[in-house]
Amino acid sequence: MANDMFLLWGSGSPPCWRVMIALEEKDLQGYGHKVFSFEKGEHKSKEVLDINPRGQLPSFRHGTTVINESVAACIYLENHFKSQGNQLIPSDQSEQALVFQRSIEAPNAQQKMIDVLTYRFRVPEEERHETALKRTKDAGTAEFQLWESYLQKTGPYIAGKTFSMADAVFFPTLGLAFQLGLRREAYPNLAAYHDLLRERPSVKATWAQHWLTSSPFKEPPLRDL
Ligand SMILES: N[C@@H](CCC(=O)N[C@@H](CS)C(=O)NCC(=O)O)C(=O)O
Repeated sequence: MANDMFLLWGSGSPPCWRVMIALEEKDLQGYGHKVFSFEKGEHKSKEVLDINPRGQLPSFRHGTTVINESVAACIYLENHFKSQGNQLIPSDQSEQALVFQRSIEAPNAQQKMIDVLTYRFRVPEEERHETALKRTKDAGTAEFQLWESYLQKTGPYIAGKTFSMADAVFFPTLGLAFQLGLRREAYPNLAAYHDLLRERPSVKATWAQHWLTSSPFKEPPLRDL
């Protein structure tokens, strides 16, 4: 059905997962795809760079149209396949505004999480500074607390009563954050939301396979957020 589509992706990557969820929601199964290993640096291979000069994943192609930004790909899929599968952008004006707001702000959560991971894994031991680490962790905590408060106001989905594009964009970051040790007990609304979406067919079908088998970290990197 979607044999004129192709996705270049990496497992466990929230931006890639967004597009995969959107494809499922729009009933676009059967697309071509190729998985690249971040560990082996394959996202910087010529094959990826030829399509996406930033050497980032995902890269999505529909016919001759290429989209290298995950949120743009989600918008494109909804726009192009409006009447197919689930509607990801509501028609009601205020509901739509909230879906746009949450979809565009969701990458902030991803960035704050990456900031903590970068500090923990990429900054050499001798250059680490307690104050800087605390500042980075506090910013991450504040960000997840913000999303926790959104669910309090407008749940059970991230932009209201029904699943929307905002969930396709935000959920993958949360899925990864919990996988990396974000404390469920500190964010009860996010934990309940996570459990709700984990059962959704589009999410189940696209769950990172290595998460099912890999053993948890001894010291999960987001343990103190
Ligand atoms: N804004 C891009 C970000 C994509 C992105 O950062 N992908 C990561 C994987 S999660 C990546 O490829 N990182 C490798 C790099 O930046 O060199 C999107 O949303 O599609």
